Amino acid sequence: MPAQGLLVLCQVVILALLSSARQPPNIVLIFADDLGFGDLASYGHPSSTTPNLDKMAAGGLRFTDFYSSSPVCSPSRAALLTGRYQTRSGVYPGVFYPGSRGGLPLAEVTVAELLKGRGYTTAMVGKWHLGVGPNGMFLPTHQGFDHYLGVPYSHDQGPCRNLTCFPPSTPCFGNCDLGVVPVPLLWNQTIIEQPLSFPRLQPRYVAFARDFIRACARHNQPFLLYYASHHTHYPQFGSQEYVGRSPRGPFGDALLEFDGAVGHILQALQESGVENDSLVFFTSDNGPEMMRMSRGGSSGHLKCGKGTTYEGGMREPAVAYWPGRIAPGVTHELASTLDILPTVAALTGAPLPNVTLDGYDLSSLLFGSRKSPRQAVFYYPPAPSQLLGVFAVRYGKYKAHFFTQGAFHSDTTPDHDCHGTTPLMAHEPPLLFDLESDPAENYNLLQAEAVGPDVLAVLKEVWLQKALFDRLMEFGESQPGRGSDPSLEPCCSPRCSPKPSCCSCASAS
Ligand code: CSN
Ligand code: MG
Repeated sequence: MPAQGLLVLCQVVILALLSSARQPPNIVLIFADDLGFGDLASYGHPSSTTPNLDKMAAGGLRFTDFYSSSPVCSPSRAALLTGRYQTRSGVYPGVFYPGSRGGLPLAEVTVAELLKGRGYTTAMVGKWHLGVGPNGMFLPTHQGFDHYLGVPYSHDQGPCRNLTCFPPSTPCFGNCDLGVVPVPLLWNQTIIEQPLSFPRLQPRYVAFARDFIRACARHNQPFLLYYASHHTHYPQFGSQEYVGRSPRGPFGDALLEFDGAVGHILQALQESGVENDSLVFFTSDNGPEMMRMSRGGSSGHLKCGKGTTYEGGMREPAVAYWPGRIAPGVTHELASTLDILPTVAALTGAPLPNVTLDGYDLSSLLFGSRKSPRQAVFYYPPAPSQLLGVFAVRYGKYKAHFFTQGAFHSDTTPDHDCHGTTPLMAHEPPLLFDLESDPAENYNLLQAEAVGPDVLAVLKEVWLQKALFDRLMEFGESQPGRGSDPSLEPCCSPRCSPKPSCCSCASAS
């Protein structure tokens, strides 16, 4: 064998030995709520204060073209945890409610279940929003999480109460949902406080996350931590440490507190000596809720926000952070929350579940060639249908809208295309944008004076992509469509009648 070949062989053997000796990495998923593309200082916001997320962005791989699978919450979370479109798992239309009969089907394989199979310890903190159901049958502890501390749905899905401690009389911005039970705090499947105290919420979450990280590290036990914050969803809240501390007002304070949680998590990893053995991935579930005006988030220069299939509804800030393994930088490659499960499977050697997956292994993008295997992104509205299929397709730098529709969640800015009163419109031919030269989706290429043959070729390709995607998509039975039953709403006093007024108990912790 020539010397050169021998050298290469030796290197391969050494690398293989090193990688087999290395423990599989800990996985930390940090998920923000209704946080837009333009909300972080590191994504250009002029008055946000986000030092810890910015530190992650500077020290990790920051994405400019990262997408969630839905412009609303429950479907986006289902896709994050399963690597499959919400249409397959049945998490459509819309979102779950406190008394929803349905939930993420137990047959779906979550990233937590995947990692349990590899000997990981798993914990979730925060907003679940994938169903509660009879006897809590859809809670995280039934979907692969060993431990859970959190609120199983949005914190506006109950009456607005106990939001801020300073100043104590800060009024709610709106009423949230009246006529349902007060928002509960769960530990595994037990309600430990109802209504919960929001000023105390994040300090509790952080303590739980820190204790979990420390305990796992001490036992040399690989772990998954899924931290799903309620910040920066409406109504904003904050603890004494953060309220009034941001130049951006109540949204900025909530964001600052969320950023503080990120700092505590990174610090716990570092102090436990596992920072270099942990992949931390941060992103958000859907775009900003512009109907809350300056108390909603910002999609930056992107069009519209939550509830729409414009860029502002689904393009999200995202960072992959792993000191020593992921070289710092910025990527413009396409990626999605759908890609997290296949990537985590590849990193940990977990076998992929034997179901149709919609994500790609991003290992080459994170550690190697810096190229993404993903060529296309498909945009479903909050209420997908088999009849219409996907509303839009991104293929490379191009995006075609076959259908557009406004959303009340994206009301109040001067752009009427975003508003809830703007009806469903079909576009044949589609609206076609070049998202590299025109990320704001302002200039339809097909309205240009001269449409070149290259644009016609793109048109053909996106049409083909849509037709193929829609034909292969299999819709699962709608879970939110199973409706709600008030008797299923979580209640701290089991024989309480009539609900919801008697579901109010002092803290048990
Ligand atoms: S979401 O926000 O859960 O972050 O998507 O809190 O779409 O009808 C969305 N919705 C309550 C919400 C209702 C939410 C809806
Ligand atoms: Mg959300």
